[in-house]
Amino acid sequence: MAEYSIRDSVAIIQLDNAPVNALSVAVRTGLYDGIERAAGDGSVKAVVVCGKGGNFCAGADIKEFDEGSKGPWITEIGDFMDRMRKPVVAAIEGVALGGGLEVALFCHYRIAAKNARVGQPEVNIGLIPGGGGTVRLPRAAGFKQALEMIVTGNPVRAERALKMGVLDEVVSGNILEAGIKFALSKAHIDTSLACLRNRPVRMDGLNIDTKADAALAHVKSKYKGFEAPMFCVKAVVNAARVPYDDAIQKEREYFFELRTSGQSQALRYAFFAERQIARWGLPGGGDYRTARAIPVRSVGVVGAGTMGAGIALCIITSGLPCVLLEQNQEFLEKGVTSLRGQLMGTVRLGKMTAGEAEVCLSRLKPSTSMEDLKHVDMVIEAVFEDLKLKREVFERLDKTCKPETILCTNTSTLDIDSVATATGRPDKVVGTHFFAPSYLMKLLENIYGSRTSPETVATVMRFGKTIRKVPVLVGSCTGFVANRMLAPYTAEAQFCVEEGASPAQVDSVLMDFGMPMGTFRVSDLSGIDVSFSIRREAARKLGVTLTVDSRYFRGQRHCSLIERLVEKGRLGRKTGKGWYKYEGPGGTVPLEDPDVLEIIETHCRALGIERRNVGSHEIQERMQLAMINEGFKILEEGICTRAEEIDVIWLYGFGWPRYLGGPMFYASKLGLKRVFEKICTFHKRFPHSQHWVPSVLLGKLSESGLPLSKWGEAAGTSRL
Ligand code: 3H9
Repeated sequence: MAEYSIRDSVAIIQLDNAPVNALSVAVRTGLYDGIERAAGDGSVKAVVVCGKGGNFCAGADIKEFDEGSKGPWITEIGDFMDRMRKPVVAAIEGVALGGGLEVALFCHYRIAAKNARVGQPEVNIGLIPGGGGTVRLPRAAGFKQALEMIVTGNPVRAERALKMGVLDEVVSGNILEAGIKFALSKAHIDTSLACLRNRPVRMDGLNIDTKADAALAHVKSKYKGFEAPMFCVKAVVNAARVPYDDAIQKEREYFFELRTSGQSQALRYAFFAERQIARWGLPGGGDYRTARAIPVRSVGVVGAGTMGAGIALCIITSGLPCVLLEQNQEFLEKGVTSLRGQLMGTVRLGKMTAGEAEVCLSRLKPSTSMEDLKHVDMVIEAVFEDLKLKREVFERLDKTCKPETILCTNTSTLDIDSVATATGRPDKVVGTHFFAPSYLMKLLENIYGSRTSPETVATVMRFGKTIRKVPVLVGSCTGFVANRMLAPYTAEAQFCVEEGASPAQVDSVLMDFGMPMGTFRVSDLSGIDVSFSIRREAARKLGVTLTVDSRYFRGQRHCSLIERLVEKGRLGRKTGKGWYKYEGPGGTVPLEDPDVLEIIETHCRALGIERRNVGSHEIQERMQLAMINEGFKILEEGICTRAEEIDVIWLYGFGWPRYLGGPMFYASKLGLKRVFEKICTFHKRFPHSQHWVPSVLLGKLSESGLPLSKWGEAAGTSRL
């Protein structure tokens, strides 16, 4: 809704829809009614539009998008304002985003508080601005700057918006008072002079034809497969070419076309999924509503390897002091050098000044003495992935740190309880799985053990946000969620190669789908010896030796191509050859290598594997469905609370294309029945792969016809 009041002959229309004054039907109707009322009231000289609760408006109410459009559209409200003789002033604080900025652009004037941010982020949910933004912003900010804001979706701060011409004034103090004063000062000026409709698009000397072609080409290559940026360019270009009303009409057509597209639905899902993951709950009770996070004012990181140094960097750049601990001076210096190198990289990229980097470094305390961890509030252990070693470290930490200190283990495979039992405080032990490179990757998989307390979980979830990660809470199981799902995905990739595909073919299928990298390129990047050691260690624990001739491992199909590559010293990029060849050790450009194809052929001949043509569709289906099946098993086992958690893990951990929502969302769009039937077919075809045993939950959903969002009903469980 919108509240209407009058002060000093100025009508005040305050948008009111907590928490961000999204433009629901009620808000749009309230705004329209308020404007109409002010226009007809002889005692009103001017109008101020503002927002309640610290924000102007975050745009259309995204939740209403699936319901179709009701109530007045923003451009109808805008057309009315365009005809008004009384000046309308937008008084902006907090954010004016999307439809919020469009409302402001329909006002005759815009003033903003210093803290304000304005932007057109519609592209992030697969849309273009649909309330006049593509037509009016280029008239205020100029073609080039408007195009950049609309295509990237990045908001700009008030001072920059002022320079761009989006705002008329930036003010300090009470925004409403400033708005009233500003409105009265414009009461005698002809409003048509301030109306953006009456201005041409500012081209600032640019030629629209050359600019349009260049912008389209740029967007096509940068946002491969993502359709909204292309429509953003088309709409802004159109606005520069045709009369105002025609441009508005075209914008609206594009907007509605995109709104019903699969990509926008997926992006809207991803927007809410990211917010849902903060609503965690533990199976034994305790959740985000009741648990209180313990304040974390200082952190220790044990282990200054690449991972530990990256984690320490996340901590110091977020403003917290950090003790970085290593067992000896040599390793410590190496770690600090690696941290410094990464920090300087951000300076070179212009993301930080040299001065700011120095301030960050002043928060770092490199140390070789465990005693320095005595008073920290949290410790993140990032030593080698070895249970015995981790237990030793935890035993020492337990003895050294104050009793309240939370102890986190950065592990991608180990059971949290087996680490926690090395301490006398298992309630304060939790897993924090960072992804490599730990400074850059946004995902943080937080893993609770059977005795982790709700307060400990609340603390690591909040800490994740503090260090600007996307924290997702999951239960403990082999590989947790990310790596557990990755295992069948990469296994199927290797099986496809054994059966006849090439690594490059598999990778291009994945990249055509929208993944940033194919699985074999990733393997070369992280080092083939890493997977090799994990597999060898797993086999050793089971008392089995893996050889290049192992086709089956404990009755399960197994591909030993990794062992063959390691045997030949092909460890990936670092040795200049792996699944691909590179220009040299440390090279980055993968080239298909006939030697690898020869290794594969020889391997298949030795094991009697007949090679055939494996089609792209089959590769994609096998890799994705095997991993999706695992996702449903994770849900049915209660490792996750909701499918959104799995999807966010894939968005941030593996770069699943956001405009496809995430694997679980993708499965629901393919149709759960169809997905289940396909998995059953693969199970029959590949009986020696556990990952093809169909998920019971998926079977139930397929049978009942319930949607993914109702999976709890099908499983008969709900934690929140
Ligand atoms: C548009 O405007 C189209 C127009 O061009 C044409 C048609 C008019 N709708 O993020 P937070 C909720 S398209 C509904 O946690 P923050 C959000 O779900 C729109 N709900 O806080 C959350 O709810 P809950 C273009 C919304 O401080 C709560 O508000 N606009 C909307 O970190 C708090 O959000 C955008 O794309 C919305 N528009 O960040 C802006 N916005 O508590 C999208 C937020 O139940 N929004 N909510 O989980 C944002 O970027 C951030 O939410 C914002 C606040 C910066 C505003």
